[in-house]
Amino acid sequence: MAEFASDAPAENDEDQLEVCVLGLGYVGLPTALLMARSHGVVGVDVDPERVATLRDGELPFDEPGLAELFDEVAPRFHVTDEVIPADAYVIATPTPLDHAVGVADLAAVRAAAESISPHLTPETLVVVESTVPPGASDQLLASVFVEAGYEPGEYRYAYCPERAIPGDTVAEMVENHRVVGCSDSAAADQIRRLYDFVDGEIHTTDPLTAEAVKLMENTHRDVAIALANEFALMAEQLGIDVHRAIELANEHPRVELMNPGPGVGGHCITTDPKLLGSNVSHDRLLSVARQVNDAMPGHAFRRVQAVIGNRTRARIAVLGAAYKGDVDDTRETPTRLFVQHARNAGHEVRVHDPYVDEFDPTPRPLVEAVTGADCTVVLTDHDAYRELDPERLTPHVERRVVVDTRAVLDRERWCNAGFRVEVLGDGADTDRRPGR
Ligand code: SAJ
Repeated sequence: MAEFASDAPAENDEDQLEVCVLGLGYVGLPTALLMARSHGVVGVDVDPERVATLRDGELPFDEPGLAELFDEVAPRFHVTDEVIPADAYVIATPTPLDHAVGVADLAAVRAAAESISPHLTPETLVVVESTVPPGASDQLLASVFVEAGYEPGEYRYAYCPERAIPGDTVAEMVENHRVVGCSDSAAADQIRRLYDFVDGEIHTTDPLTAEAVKLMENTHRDVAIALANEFALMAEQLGIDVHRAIELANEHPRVELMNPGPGVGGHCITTDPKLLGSNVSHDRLLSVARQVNDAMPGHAFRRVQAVIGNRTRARIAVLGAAYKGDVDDTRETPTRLFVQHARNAGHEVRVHDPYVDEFDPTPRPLVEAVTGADCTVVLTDHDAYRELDPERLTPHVERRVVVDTRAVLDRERWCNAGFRVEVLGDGADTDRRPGR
């Protein structure tokens, strides 16, 4: 167990565990680093490039506070490509969803469990952090460990999903309450030791309930955003401004409407309702909400097409590739579908994003992205766009027309700079009112 050797031991050595975290992505890496505040942690990843990056002291992605944490725990955090003996294993591998059929691919979780199997003892704790369909962690671990010669009940496990919001992952991993499904009370005790970095409460339950709770949380958000998007579409037809209407409705003490936009992106909210509905027959509302949100990039494109008119081969400047504001993450971003719609219609798309380097099309500096644009469209609510000075665009665009799908621009400022400003969900100043 030389890999766990610590030159900066935790305050109380008795409580220090030797931990192996499998999967060093958006969830696994911050989790591993937070655990390394008190425990000896070895992080394992199947991607040699990621292992090399981390060994070189570099982070593969950015999150507030992550770099400082990486420096702080360096003496107690090591990275390898091989699973080694440990007191606790944390599986944080991806569970990609085949969106066409709505089935999750659990191969990486299975492979991780198989690699733990030779090191399992009755005292070892196996934690699944990866989001899985209800019942999957129990079934999957049983199929792997029983095949390896263990009896059910002979191994301890827990399902412990994160609840942290990308963009504030480290702080939320510390502050948020956790709901953890535990195989028995010994597993629950070990979870409290392992997750001693959590300031929030740790609520324990059975694994199946914890799996469902995680999926219900994200499904709630998806359905709530779908309602806001549906209201935006209605507002455009009614001739009202949905943003003002939401603001006023939220004055009610028991109403908390969310914000409409060009669609829902990110790995979790686009996936979790499908995982929740995967083995049950009552998922009608969930499916409709997904359809509403999936249709929004197309609607955003139609708003752009309406201002472009019948111009063919127009140039569209897209502001924002990331799936939401102030992150560099483009997983399931609505921008991808928007670009597809625009290209299908024969238009040229140029993209700008202050955080994203790799995307199709490759992001360009702002001036280059807007040069010759027949229409500019804001698809991501980056703070940089809220503060954007329209005069930076005026010398370069072909036409002063902007479609704001996030309602982030300072409308008055843009209008004063000579821009026609169209806002998704705002039917108040358009010709879309019935009877007009
Ligand atoms: N969005 C809207 N309108 C809104 C809020 C969000 O259109 O009012 C869009 C965003 O632009 C984005 C998408 O929804 O495209 C999702 O963003 P998000 O900030 O709502 O959520 P995620 O996917 O970044 O993180 C969610 C969080 N879940 C909940 O808040 C219930 C986070 O706490 C989870 O840990 C995370 O999923 C996860 O990993 O499961």
